Parts: sequence; C-alpha cells; structure tokens
Amino acid sequence: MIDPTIGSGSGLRLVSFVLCPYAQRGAIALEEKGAAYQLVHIDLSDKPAWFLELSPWGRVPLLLVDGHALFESAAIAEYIDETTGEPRLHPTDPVRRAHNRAWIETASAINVALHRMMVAATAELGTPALATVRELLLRVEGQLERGPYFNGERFSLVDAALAPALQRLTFFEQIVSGLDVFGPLPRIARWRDALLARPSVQRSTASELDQRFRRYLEGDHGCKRRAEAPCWLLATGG
Ligand SMILES: N[C@@H](CCC(=O)N[C@@H](CS)C(=O)NCC(=O)O)C(=O)O
Repeated sequence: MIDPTIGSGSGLRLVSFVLCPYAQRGAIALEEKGAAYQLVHIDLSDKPAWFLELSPWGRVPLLLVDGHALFESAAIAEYIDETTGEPRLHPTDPVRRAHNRAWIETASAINVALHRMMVAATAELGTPALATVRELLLRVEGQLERGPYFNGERFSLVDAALAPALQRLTFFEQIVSGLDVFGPLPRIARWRDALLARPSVQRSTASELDQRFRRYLEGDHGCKRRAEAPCWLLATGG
C-alpha cells in the first residue's frame, strides 16, 4: 500500500528525512544521471503507517519503483546506477568495484559515528565519536591519490556515499569555533571541496541545510522529536 498523499505515477520516488545522509546518496546518484524523481520527506518521529509497512527496519531511504520498495542506501544507489543510463557510477573493473563497495561501507561507519557526535549531550559521549570519525577519515585519506574524486577524474558512487558526511563535518567546523576536522586531512579537504562544488551534490539537499543542521545540533530535529540537550560541542567548542 502506498499512501496517495506521497504522489502518484510510475516514476521513482525517494523517501527521505530532510537531514538523512543515506538518502542524500540516492539523490546525488539520481542527480548525476539527470533522472526524474520525486522526493518525499517523512517525519522520523511520527512515521506514517504506509512507510512502516514498506520499510523493513523503519528507516529511510526507500526507493519506490514499479510497486517495489527498495531499501538500504547502497542497494538503492546501485539500482539507480544500473537502471538509469549513463554515465555509470561504479567502475567496470570488478576488483575496483569491490574495492569501491568496501569504502562505501566505511562511509556508513562514518555516518554512524557522525550521528553519535551530533546527538551527544556530553563530552563523555561525544569525544569517542569524534575520535572514531577522525580515525576513519584518516584511513580514507590514505586511499586518495590524484583526485579530484575517489577514483580520479570520474565521479562514482563512493563520492556520492561520502559527500553527505563531509558536507555535515564542514557545517560542524563552521558552527563550532576551534573544531578542526580537515586540517590534518589535506587530500580529504581537496576532495570535499570538489564534492561540495558538484551540482549534483548541491541539488541533492533541502534548502538551507546548514541552518537545519545547526538547529539539529541545538536540539530541534526538524520533526516532532526534540533532543533533551544540545550537542556538547556547541557549549565547549572544538
Ligand atoms: N544502513 C541504512 C541506514 C539508514 C538510516 O540509518 N537511516 C536513518 C535516518 S538518517 C533512519 O531512518 N533512522 C530511523 C529512525 O531514526 O527512526 C542505509 O544505508 O540505508
């Protein structure tokens, strides 16, 4: 059952939450392909019944396509790549492709630690999460070679997977004085610059994402749920 209020027709519908970095991967892939799609935002603190029926774990993103509800952002991004024409966003070489998939997993680990940072009310909770983000990014830094993208000249699904986290960490640096994430990571900083300048990445988010991100850190999660306390970094600085 698909709720009629989320639109109709046989086109692609990406179900998201406005700040979700996983859903943004799918939007970036769709934008790269120039594919037509409809973005449907839901309130994660008040999930609609149709959503709970379609999403096995109650998580966004979902990609609704031809009566099917695809879930898990990596699977969704590959589906988009395989079905929406050129340019292909996964390398054709199987070894390189497997390597790329592995780093997409790392992007998810970064998202998990980043989220722990965003909702941490105390240094005790937040500092280990920030340390995990730094450690994972350092591993990614070692993978980057000539740039501007992960695989060189061609934008790929690894770029789509990491861009949302790098964008949110950039917001963090802008908001929290003294927080330096990218200083020790010059290759990632250059990669981040190339990703944030990419039209597909710019078009993949809701407007004023930086302001929404700031409000999220302050405790306003952009839905019916409010955090009990703001992110610890707002009070202590980096
Ligand atoms: N492994 C999943 C992770 C998706 C995920 O964690 N989504 C979050 C939003 S960013 C979610 O829906 N959380 C459910 C909730 O907050 O209730 C994927 O890659 O799609």
